[in-house]
Amino acid sequence: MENKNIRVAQLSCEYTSNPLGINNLKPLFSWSIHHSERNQKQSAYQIIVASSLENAKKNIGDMWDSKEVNTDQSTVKYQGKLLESKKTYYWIVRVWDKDRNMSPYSEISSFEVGLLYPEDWQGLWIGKPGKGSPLFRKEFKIDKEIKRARVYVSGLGYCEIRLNGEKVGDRVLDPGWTDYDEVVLYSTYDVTSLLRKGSNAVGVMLGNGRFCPPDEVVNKNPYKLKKYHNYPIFILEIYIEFDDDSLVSIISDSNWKTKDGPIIFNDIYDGEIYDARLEEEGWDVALYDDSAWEFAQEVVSPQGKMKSQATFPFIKVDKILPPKELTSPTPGTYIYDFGQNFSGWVRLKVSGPRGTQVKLRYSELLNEDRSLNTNPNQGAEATDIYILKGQGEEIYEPRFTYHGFRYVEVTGFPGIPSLETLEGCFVHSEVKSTGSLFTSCSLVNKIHENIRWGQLSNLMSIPTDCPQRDERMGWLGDAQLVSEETIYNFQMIGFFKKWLVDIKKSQKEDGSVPDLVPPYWDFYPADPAWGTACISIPWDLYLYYGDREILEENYSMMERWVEFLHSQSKDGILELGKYGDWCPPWHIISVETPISLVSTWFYYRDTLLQSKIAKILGNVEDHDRFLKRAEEIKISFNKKFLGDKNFYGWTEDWYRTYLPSNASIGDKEITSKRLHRYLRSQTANILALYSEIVPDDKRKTIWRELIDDIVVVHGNHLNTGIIGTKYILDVLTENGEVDLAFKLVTQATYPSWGYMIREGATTLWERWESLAEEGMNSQNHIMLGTVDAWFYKYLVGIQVDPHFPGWRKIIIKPYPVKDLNFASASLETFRGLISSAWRKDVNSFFLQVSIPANSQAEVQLPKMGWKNIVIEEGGENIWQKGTLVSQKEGIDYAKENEDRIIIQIGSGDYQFKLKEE
Ligand code: RAM
Repeated sequence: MENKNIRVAQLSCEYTSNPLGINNLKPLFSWSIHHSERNQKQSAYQIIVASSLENAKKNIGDMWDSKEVNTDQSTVKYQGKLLESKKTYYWIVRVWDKDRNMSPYSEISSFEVGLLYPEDWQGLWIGKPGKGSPLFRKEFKIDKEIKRARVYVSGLGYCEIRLNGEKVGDRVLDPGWTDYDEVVLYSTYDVTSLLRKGSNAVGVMLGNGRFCPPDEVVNKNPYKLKKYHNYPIFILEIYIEFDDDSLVSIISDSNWKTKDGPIIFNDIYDGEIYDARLEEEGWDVALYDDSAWEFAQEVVSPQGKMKSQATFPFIKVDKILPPKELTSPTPGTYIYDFGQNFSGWVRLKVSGPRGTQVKLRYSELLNEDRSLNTNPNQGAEATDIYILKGQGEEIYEPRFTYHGFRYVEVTGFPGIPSLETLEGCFVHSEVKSTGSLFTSCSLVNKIHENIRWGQLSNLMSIPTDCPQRDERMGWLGDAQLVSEETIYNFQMIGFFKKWLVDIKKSQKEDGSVPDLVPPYWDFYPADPAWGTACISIPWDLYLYYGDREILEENYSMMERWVEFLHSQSKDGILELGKYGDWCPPWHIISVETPISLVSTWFYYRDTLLQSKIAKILGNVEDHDRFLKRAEEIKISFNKKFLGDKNFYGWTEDWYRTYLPSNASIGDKEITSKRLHRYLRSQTANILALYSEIVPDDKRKTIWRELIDDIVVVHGNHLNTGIIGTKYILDVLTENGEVDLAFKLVTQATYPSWGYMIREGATTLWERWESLAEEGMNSQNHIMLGTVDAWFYKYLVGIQVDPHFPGWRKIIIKPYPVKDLNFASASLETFRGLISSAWRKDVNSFFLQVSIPANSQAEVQLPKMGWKNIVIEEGGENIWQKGTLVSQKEGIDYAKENEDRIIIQIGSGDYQFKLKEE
């Protein structure tokens, strides 16, 4: 008998709902369970996969019927008959709860397979030599009723597809960036409703992207860009199934016609020039006379393997932002302020004489006189030009570029523009938002908001460092530092899985990876704090999504990376490194923290992590080997960086010999007093404390040294670069100084996040300083955004239990700091919604928690310094005089330690109130 109180929902295939065009013969299914009762678990599941909707409706698993499988696992790999290219499959699932009650079947979900094998590609790669952005077109007739139709397409660098005058889909800057010598991504679209009986036309517009940037852009770039081809190219197939089951494919080949289009220049950094006078009215609809167009040329296929991006979040215009303010610093120059730094472009509305040129320049900052300050753009022109055709109201937005900006300057506008003239388009990879966070401190909320804007601005099919200057690279360091923050805020698995393939492909024979992936600049080998991404990101994905396969798939990459570090080390110390604790206050390269200290710490941590991963995968030999090595590195680390001092870091002699060789420090005549200050590195002590490598007899001393450095030497300020900043708050919190951590976060004096906000930041900066001159001063960098993970993990206190990854077990451990009255957060996970909210008043502490069915949690209630604690749950006493006094459903057991009362709970909603008796 079906029990209607149990519902299976959120069906995903390869972490995506109803994906179109997957490239996997054994896709992963997952679901969440809603149950009206507390403390519920899945005891079994049954999945049915059908080759037709009819079969799925009748619960017939002609592809796969798993039958009843006894397990609490809610992520399962397909084990049915061989899946075929281009086919759609339908699936349902039902579960049994812990009391053997059976749920009804879920609603029907589907997944469709893409082009699995190279020979499935019938189309040819074609292009048109020349500059600009060419148009391609083809007409075809349909004389039967269409059952379903798909477009499979890839256009490098970018392509926009049009069918019968309409844009296909809502993707922009598509497909995603890769190293095109290794992987080429393609898109699948359902175009059934765009085709019709009779004459049809397909049109394609191409842009350069990272595939064929203009030569002048390649050459002026500081490290010269990788260029794959001289002009853009594409491959396409329109696949049509008719009602009578016959099939037809329209493919790209040299019968297509082509002509230069209205985009006469396009580059992601420099912008776009669009001459509307060159528009070809009706070029993308049928019965257009293209006799004057040339034939397209067949070209050699790119080297990379075709891969579907069905489960990879594509780039989209996410939001339209109205400008906040319009000023005119000089006659004819208009400055729009959007009040927010973001990635994308603007949409222009204009009417005027034919040939008028409207110029749009983008910047993150203004000068004092309110003119544009383009310094942070460095070599990027960040300029779009629209040339009017002179026919009524014209609306333009660029297609093949993007900018990072808050301000836009308009010149050449015919007449006087208004606030309605421009709209901002916020463009980024469309990762689903999964986390939300809110506290009683508006500054915390604002930092969180800035980080979300900054993070999204830096997800442009790869994790970028910044959206504004001529860089926008997939720096491994930036991404690995914030990967937890991204995972709390957004659904990142599809995004990162793709990037891990990019990293894997970039690995060299010797095991090294580059600092940035895809390697558009040749930066090998990576600084260890950057390269660590190839092990720490798979680890984070395993932890937060519970996907063991990610560890398996990437094991050899990680192992080769760890072996590479080992091959570069001498006596357990790694000198290799370039950036270290990058961008601390006042500097780019840290003067306080030796690069080799940071590198060796990552060498240690990666080796240790590798041993842990080996153990999880059952590889005892590797586990032992790497563990032993990690122990040796630890000894060397302490010997070299601690020695007989009372702090980690430089020795005076060593520092003095190092100094002359490091140009960015400059000051050779450094006085002993200043030197002493330099010798103290918060980051060095933090890293040692974080990974518990400090010898027991030195622990207290190191801790005191760190606190003294923060509180006394720096007057309650951090003095850390991006590496130390990631760990400082965790270390302080774990060691009983959460209020100090909170102070570092929320104060408004330099250096701090509060300072950035006081100075008007709407995203986070690259540097702690407020800089407006030329140089490295992006206003929209994400690498200091690690603090957001601390908000979720510590302030609100939602943590994953590493022994039960993927939120099978959740730890709720809030830290009610003095200056906060409440904090709350929720996370949409693949197991369902997790939420936690605490509030306190003088006598009571309240905690409200939701745990999804089939998960459990350990709630660690803070004792608040009170004695004789009573805890109520849902108004009923459950804890008194140091013991559990009730057997309420879902409350498993409770115990206490010095600071907390720890309660094990099952799924469901709970309301705890803690007070003094
Ligand atoms: C700069 C950026 C980037 C960083 C590299 C090392 O280009 O700050 O974020 O990762 O340097």
